[in-house]
Amino acid sequence: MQLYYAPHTCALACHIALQESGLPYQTVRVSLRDKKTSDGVDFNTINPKGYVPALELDDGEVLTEGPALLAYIGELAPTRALIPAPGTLGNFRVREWLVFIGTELHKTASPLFYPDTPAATREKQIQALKRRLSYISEALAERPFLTGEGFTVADAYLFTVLSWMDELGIKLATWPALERYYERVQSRPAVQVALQAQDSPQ
Ligand SMILES: N[C@@H](CCC(=O)N[C@@H](CS)C(=O)NCC(=O)O)C(=O)O
Repeated sequence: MQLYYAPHTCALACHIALQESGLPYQTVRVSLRDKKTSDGVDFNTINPKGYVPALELDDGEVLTEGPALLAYIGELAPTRALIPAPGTLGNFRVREWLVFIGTELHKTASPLFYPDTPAATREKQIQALKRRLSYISEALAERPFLTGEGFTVADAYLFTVLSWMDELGIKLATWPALERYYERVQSRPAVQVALQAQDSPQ
């Protein structure tokens, strides 16, 4: 498998999941500015939507949409318990978080990275993010990971989105349970590997 990624984006979640899965994979860096891979391929020919992440499977199929990739990777490595078995309620609990993180956190944060987002919209988005983070913090006060005692692909995604908060001026220290969670996930060896890889030249 080959993961197309750009540093400091939502693709980090998939890199973490791949590293946690123990499955063989490679990464290909994409420049989002000119939509070219590091080896000069037009990225739009790989993902016509033009964004990362994209996962090229060994048979050449390309899968896109981060939450789908995360569930896919998790289910490919059942012994790593990154998502409960397909069809179980536990599996849908992880998917429930994936959708929540994607729609209520990730896409609420996205406009804050655009310099032309008006100040009033910016403020609205920040307040919405803070409400969501308070909700998550309450959940994490009762358990170490989003769905219970074990790390899942939903945690890979939440960690990734939380890693943007400082740059957006949102301090995780406001929610001590969330800050402790962030440090807990960050200390995982697989997370360290993925974090270091995104900053190393390719
Ligand atoms: N719906 C997509 C959104 C992916 C997305 O927002 N990717 C961003 C990075 S976090 C990106 O590549 N943006 C560049 C662009 O849209 O041109 C998913 O969940 O995978």
